[in-house]
Amino acid sequence: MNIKKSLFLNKIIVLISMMVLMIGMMSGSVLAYVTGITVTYPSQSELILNGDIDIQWDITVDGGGETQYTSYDIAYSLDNGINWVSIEQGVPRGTRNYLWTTNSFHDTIIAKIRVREFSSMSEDISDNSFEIDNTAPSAIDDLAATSVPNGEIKLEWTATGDDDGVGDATSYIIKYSDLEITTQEEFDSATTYSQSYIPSEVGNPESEVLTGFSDGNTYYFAIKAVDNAGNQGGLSNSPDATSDATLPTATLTITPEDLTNLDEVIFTELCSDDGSGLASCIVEVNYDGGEYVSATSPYTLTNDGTYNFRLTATDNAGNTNTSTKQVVRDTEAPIITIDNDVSGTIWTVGGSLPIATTCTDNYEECVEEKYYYSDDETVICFEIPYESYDGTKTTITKKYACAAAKDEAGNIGYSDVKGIFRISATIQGAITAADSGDTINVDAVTDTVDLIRDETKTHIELIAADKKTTSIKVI
Ligand SMILES: [Ca+2]
Ligand SMILES: [Ca+2]
Ligand SMILES: [Ca+2]
Ligand SMILES: [Ca+2]
Repeated sequence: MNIKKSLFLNKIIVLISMMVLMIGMMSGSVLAYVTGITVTYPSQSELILNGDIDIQWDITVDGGGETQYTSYDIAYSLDNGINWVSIEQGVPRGTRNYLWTTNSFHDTIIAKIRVREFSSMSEDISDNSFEIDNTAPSAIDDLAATSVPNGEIKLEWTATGDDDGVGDATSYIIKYSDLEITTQEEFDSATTYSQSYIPSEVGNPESEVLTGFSDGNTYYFAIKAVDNAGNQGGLSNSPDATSDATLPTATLTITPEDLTNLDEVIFTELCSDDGSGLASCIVEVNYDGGEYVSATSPYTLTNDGTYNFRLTATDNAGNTNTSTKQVVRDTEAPIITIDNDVSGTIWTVGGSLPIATTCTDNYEECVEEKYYYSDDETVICFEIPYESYDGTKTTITKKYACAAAKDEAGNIGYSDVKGIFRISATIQGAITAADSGDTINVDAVTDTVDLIRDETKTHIELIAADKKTTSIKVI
């Protein structure tokens, strides 16, 4: 091959190459179309949407980008991509989002979105289904507010649903105000009660106790249920309640109190309340730690033992206050014994008795001990009580000793008659026949002497039976 022929062939090759390149360049304008679409929203899992949904997508292109033929068709499917319903066709090139108004869906809808490019038929479907919910829970119309103890307020209502009365709501908005809440504006301006109550199943009763109120203030309440899409239900009714943290007063008085040997007590109960007002004022009693039972005055004490009386005042909010009294019924006398043998001893009146005793009682202390004299050891002590000893009937040369004691309930017990002793007295006070301070040997006093006891002076005076002093003989 000569050189000219060779150059010609080269020129042909270059020409063909240029033609191929030109064809390639021309065909390149045809190849520069959308090669891929990615639906970016809504595509995520567990989306629950309402109102206007901003559908968004990205594209990948081959060559110079979208062509003059590019446009997008948007559709949704309710059966996971089997059938498609057009939302919008011919969305122009350059567009990457579309605002889809879903308000026409009044039931909860599970959907997927598809975006398709018109000329290349590239398309993408959202990765996950999403929920469209434009139906709010129905309004709660049975909200009730009641005052409960400690200034708290209980709200009760019936749970409503996700979509009117279907499904379960997701949360509540609770508001309170000094004024009734009857409009959306009043609801918006009322104070929000901070809570995270989880709604019960639709139709179930709800009950919550709210705290943090000022004692004595009246509050109005309103509630809305909110569904999982954030749709707020209608406004509820607006009941009111008054906070009551003030305990009622309770005052129980009882007669006799503490200890008695009677078989009946009388009591009075006084109750009052500031705030919600008094609901009840009840007296109960238990016997020796048993169950409390209701009691009315006068109340019969059937047995010896401990009776606990309890007055309970309850206000209308349920605050309670109590007043208690204890009464011990004791009809058993104390047991007193003379421990020493007083035979032959001489008691100097005004001095201490030579009698040693022991006294015990079933419930309490022996509060009062007295000493008695008996003329006859066969006569029991209490038949001749010391205070009423009649000296005109007998001489007082010898006496038998006995003792008596009283318990706090007033029961008196007597010892056995024991021992013989003599009395020696110091003349004091009104005894003028003898010199004051003289000692009388009682053995020698004639039977005209009366022996009485002066409780206040803690001594014994000897006075003539005729109430004069001339017959007293002092030795
Ligand atoms: Ca709903
Ligand atoms: Ca829902
Ligand atoms: Ca109260
Ligand atoms: Ca007793």
